[in-house]
This record gives sequence, C-alpha cells and structure tokens, in this order.
Amino acid sequence: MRIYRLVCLSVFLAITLAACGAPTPAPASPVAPAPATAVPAATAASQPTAVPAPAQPTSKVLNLYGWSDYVPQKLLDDFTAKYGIKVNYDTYSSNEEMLAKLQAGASGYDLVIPSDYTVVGMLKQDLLQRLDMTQIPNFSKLDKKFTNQYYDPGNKYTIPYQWGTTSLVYNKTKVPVEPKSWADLWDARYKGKLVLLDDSREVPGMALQVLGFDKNSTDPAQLDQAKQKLIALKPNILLFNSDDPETSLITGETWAGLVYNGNATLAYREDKNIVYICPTEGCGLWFDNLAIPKGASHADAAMAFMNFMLEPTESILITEEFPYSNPNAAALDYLKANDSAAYDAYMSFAGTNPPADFLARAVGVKDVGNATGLYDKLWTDFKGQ
Ligand code: N2P
Repeated sequence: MRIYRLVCLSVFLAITLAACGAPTPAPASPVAPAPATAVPAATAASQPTAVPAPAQPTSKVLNLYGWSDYVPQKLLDDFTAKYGIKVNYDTYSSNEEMLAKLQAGASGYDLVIPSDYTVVGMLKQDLLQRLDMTQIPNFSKLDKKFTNQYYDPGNKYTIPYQWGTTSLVYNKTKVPVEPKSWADLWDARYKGKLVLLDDSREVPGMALQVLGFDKNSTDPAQLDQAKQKLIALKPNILLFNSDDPETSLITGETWAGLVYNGNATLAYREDKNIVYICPTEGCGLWFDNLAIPKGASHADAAMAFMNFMLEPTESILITEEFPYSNPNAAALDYLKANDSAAYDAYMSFAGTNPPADFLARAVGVKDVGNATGLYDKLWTDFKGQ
C-alpha cells in the first residue's frame, strides 16, 4: 500500500508539474565534489564514500527572512550550537510581502524562502545569488522528484525546503453538507464560517478556477469576474489568515476554508473530524526553497544552514512541528525507521501525502510578470470592499 502510494506520488507529481507548465523533472545535476578543506579524520571515518567536507563558515550571524510558523526554533538552536552562528528569524506571510522588502533594497537578509513562481520572478530581477554546491553536499538527500525543477534548472540558486498543496479544509461535523467543490462554499449557510489565506494569488486563483478560467489568467475581464465572485463570498468569510488559519478551525470558530496543507494537517492532529480535499475545480501546488539574496553579507552561513537543514535528524524537525510535505527522502526514511507511528500519520493524511487524484487536479501559481499588478489591485479592491 505504501509503495503503491509512493509510486503514485511520483507519477502524478511529474504529470502535474508538466500540466502546470513545468517540464517533467530531468535527473538532478550531480553535486560538485572538490573539497574546500581537508576532511578531518573523524568525519572521514564516518563518511566512507569520501564526501567532501564543506568549509567552516566565518560569519557569526545569519539573518533569515522566512514564512511565519515554518522554521522550528530547535533547528535554529541546533544550528547555533554546531556553528556558533546566531540566527535572527524575521517572518513574512506571503511571497509578495517578502519580495517587496527585497525589492526595496538593502534588506540585510542572508536567507529567504521563496515559492517556485517567486523564484522565477526573483531570478528575472537578478535578486538571488548563485550557490556553491560544494558547501551543500546534503543536497543528495533530497528526493530527485523535487530537484532540478522548472523554476531553477540545475538548482543553481535554490534548495528545496518543503512542498505542498493549497486546498479546501473542512470540519465534517460542522458543515451543512460535506463540500466537494469550491463552489459549495458560496452556500449562505457558511455565513461567517470561512477562513481564507491572506494571499493575493491563491484566493483569486481559486475564484478563477470556480469560474472555469485558468488559475494564472492575465485577462483583465476574467480577473474582474473573479473579483466579483469573491465579493459575493465575503459574507461567509470570517478571517483572512496565512499564519495560523488552523487555530480557528480547531476552536470551531470556522468550519471550512482555503489553507495550506500544513495548516490542515495541524488542524487534523487536534481534531480527527478535519478533512482536506482537492475540490472538483482544482487546488494549488507549490514548492518552497531556501535561497540567498544577492549581496547577502553572510552567504557562507546561509549555505551552511542549507546543508545543515538537510540532515535527516534536522529536516524531520520541520515535519514534526510544521507538517507540510518534506522533499528530503533521507529524512522520511529516518522517520520511518525511528517513529513508525509518525511516519504512518504522515503517509496516511492528504495534507502531508496527497493521493494521486488530489495531485492530478493541483495547479501551481505561475509568475505572470507585469500582470502581477492586476492581482495586487484585485486583492486590495476586494479586501477593501
Ligand atoms: C507557512 C506557510 C507555508 C508556505 N506558514 C506555503 N508556501
């Protein structure tokens, strides 16, 4: 059963990526060898395959700008303990918020966590710094399905962090009828009972899908229809929240909504009546990555963190606390070997391990270039209504 699910994930992820404009992932580029420093005897002994040791970073600080509720404090503390590097973790709630800060210049950040489509935009704007893969040998621990993706062929700029879906969550004991489509949420019985991400792409994208349009449409007339559709949903919306939308679902304040997979999984951990589905019209799919802004003062610390975060024992801390989907194959193997109950929970819930039919309907947000302004305006107008 498990093997079947893994095979399905593999096949359908490839199909889905192709369907949403991404070429089927090609084999990952090999990790460049060339040791930066001599391998200490103790390390060499524990690494019989002579994996080169990365250089010891000289920076003493790492300024991380990441999504809220996304990087475990223990992971940061472990990193500080190992390298003597203090981590400052500032947070954001959307790709657009992060990008605006970086575009303003001199942000002082060394490490950011953009999603796929935002990587495309950042590369177009020359905002990211090339990685030195000799510093990130743990890249090999990643499942190759998640490397070498369309938004950064050859992983020259980014390292996969977590991936997931954006979709419909509901509490089956609260909703009038179990929803199958996004359109069901317009039912007046949901008045004041919905939570939606505060996201200028995912929410309009959902409305576009309900209307039968491309989720990444750049047609002003279609975007206007999507705005009107969302305005009609407003009475049902209690909250816009991209940080912890699971809280209102757990308290019962909201019955359903549009959230990230990790939010649904956190809610499900607390209440087994929580259900996470990809509705008939489709749902979202995303890949988040660690990347270094151009001009970062502590790029050595950022690359040391990238490598450290990929250690299975560290990577699995992310899954434990923020249960999105983990692209690190070695970390999931570690979980399977060391905590079979947690592994089974990961594999059996759609939030962490979306089934094939779920992924078959998942469509990613794409970089729409200048049309991004249309989405920003739609979002401001809609929220201001
Ligand atoms: C974490 C949000 C996950 C990011 N709060 C989804 N791309």
